[in-house]
Amino acid sequence: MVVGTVKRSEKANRGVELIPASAEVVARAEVPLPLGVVDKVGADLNTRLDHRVLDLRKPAVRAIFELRTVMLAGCRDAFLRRGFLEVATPKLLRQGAEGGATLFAVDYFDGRAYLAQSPQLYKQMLIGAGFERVFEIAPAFRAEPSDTVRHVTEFSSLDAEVGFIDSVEDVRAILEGVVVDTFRFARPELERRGNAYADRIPEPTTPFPRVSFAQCMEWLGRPGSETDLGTEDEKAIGEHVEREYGAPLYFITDFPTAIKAGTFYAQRQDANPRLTYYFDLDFKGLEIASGGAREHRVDRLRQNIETAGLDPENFAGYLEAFRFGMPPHGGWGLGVDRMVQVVAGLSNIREAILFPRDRYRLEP
Ligand code: AMO
Repeated sequence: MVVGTVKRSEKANRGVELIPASAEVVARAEVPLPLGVVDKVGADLNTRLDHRVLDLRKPAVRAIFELRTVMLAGCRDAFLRRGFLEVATPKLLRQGAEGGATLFAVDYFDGRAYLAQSPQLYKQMLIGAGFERVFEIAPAFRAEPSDTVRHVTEFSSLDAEVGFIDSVEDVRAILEGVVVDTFRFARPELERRGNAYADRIPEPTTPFPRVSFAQCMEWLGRPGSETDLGTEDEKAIGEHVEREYGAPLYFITDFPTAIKAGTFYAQRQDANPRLTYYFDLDFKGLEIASGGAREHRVDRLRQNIETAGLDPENFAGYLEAFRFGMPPHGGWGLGVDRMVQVVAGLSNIREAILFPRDRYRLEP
């Protein structure tokens, strides 16, 4: 603990220096440190994450979490101004919503429960409760076996759901509005704080380009294909969009039903049931959000659940919300960590998370 006088200084990095009057050791640190906290030489990410508390002491690392704080404040502000309620839905569930392969099971007294992969069913149920516009920023859990730079097993999901939509276009318009307002909020706030990431905040204009899945497949040289997009596909699409539209953010629309078969809540297009009203929002070749219009008609929803190979009986609580009047609705889930990753230009999503979790890492 150092007490002294702060003086303006031309030479110092921050333009000020502290002239100490007294210094006191309040807690002694072991030496040597496992990770330098002032070194210019970078340690590899695994070493940094093994000693994350020391790593987080570096101002350049802390700046990422200031960026994250400010962007989340911007999102909340954008939602509040649009009349959304912030909700908290349960993370211990009897049923998954995003497919069995990525479910984490936990002992639950004499039975078993699952960690929520998303708040999907509950945000829809709240539309049935008449809340009309809800959002949630909360952890989501997925047993992702693959070790990639954009997947973790616990991520922060920014979910929204909107009732009484005319079409999925309403959902996309709100999402792009929230994203643009978040950036508009973040840039001056980061500048005020002297955070170097201020300059990286994009200034996109709306509407973002909307490119159909079918168009993307033509770009990729696989016209008519109905197989899902891989990492390399997403990158290639990002380059096409950059060339054609010069835009960092864009929607990929009208995903084929064949890809979304397990996504029982995704509404199939009335005029062409081979397609859904589902979309992704990508940022320079990386998916940061996906969403769409939901199936609100209970008979069709039951059918979709069966087609997905699931038993509607297991979704009784969810289906009840539809049996007594459910308006057309839609929404999205956006990966907060991925958004921070792409805005900050980080090569690995783990750098955007204080204490990341993946297949091989459960501590610190
Ligand atoms: P989806 O499964 O596409 O959609 O997830 C939404 C967004 O969450 C982020 N994400 C992840 N981030 C880090 N690690 C992971 N393992 C991971 N998995 C997903 C991505 C992705 O775009 N219920 C739907 C959303 C909806 O329809 O409202 C859903 O979960 O950024």
